Amino acid sequence: MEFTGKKLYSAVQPTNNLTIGNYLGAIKQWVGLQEEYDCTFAIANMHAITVRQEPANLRKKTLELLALYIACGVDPEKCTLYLQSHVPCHAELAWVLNTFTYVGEMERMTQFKDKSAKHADNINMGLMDYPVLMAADILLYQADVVPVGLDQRQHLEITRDIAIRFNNIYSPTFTVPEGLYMKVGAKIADLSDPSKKMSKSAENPNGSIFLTDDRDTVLRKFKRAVTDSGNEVRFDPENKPGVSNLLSIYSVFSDKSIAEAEADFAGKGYGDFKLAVGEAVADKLAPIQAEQARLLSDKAYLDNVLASGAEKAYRTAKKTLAKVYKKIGFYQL
Ligand code: ATP
Ligand code: LTN
Repeated sequence: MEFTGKKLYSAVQPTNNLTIGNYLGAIKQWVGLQEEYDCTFAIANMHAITVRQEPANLRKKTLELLALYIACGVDPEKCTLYLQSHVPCHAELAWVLNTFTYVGEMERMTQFKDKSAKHADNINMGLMDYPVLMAADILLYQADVVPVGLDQRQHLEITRDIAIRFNNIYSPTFTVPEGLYMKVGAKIADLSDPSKKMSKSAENPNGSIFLTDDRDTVLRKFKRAVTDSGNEVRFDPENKPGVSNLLSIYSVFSDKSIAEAEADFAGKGYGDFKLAVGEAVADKLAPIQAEQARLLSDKAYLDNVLASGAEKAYRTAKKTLAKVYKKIGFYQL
């Protein structure tokens, strides 16, 4: 892969423990993409507070996520790695973009509707404004591409709409970003209910494989995974959603194509299949967990990564914000 110089931006919220869905839908792709793009990766703690967080836990999860990024192979020497709240431009641009976004558009967002139902006691303005803050993240860095899981597609579409709207009213200001969705792994389903996405905030922890799960837990959860009434290991998301989900997981964790994965289990039963998927996942997670633990014991190093990341990110972000302030008529000294 050759370095293109194009800009790439993505982020994950430091909430709960990450699942293999987050890993496959987001972080795993980032590692390969850093060779090709000028990458900026954030820890989206400002998004995280749209759902109530316990302060000490939010702090802890922030460093854990940073260590995880690095343990997965995201290289702070190659890309910009920073904490969203360290760069004030996010909140500032979000405010401006709010005035280019309609209430009706935000009310229609699937994630807003889902999260409102889930947190009916706390449907705060931030939850509704979440996509605008995300648009601000992406547009500040003039990102050409944004690798995310398919559940974020709607947020990316609204980001594009807002950028185009602003560019049309004033003059070209923002790069209109493209979403980058992986073919396999962009939508990992819950192991106990393949009609739902695997989520780090799911009620039933047996449906999600967390990156912190030890080998026994991983094997046990896969053993319990829902398959279907047949006995053939075949990729058919329509009729065999459970088996197909497991095949997707196996395929990405063992770096094989779906066809190769199917061939591995020709003539084998679901029991052998689920054990093999569990082993492939546990084998990959073990070294990541060890490296994350090592990094977490070196807080000075992690703080250093965040400090230089924030400085680099701020330098880029403030240029875009200055351009926006000028165009909309904010008086400058
Ligand atoms: P929550 O359940 O707390 O809302 P989440 O599991 O959806 O969180 P996010 O922080 O919202 O996690 O997402 C981080 C990244 O992981 C995003 O790019 C998202 O698209 C991706 N992602 C999340 N769940 C999955 C999944 N099941 N399959 C593939 N990608 C996923
Ligand atoms: N909403 C995203 C996290 C996120 C993000 C971003 C992703 C916040 N800002 C900018 C890509 C670009 C999610 O994954 N839930």
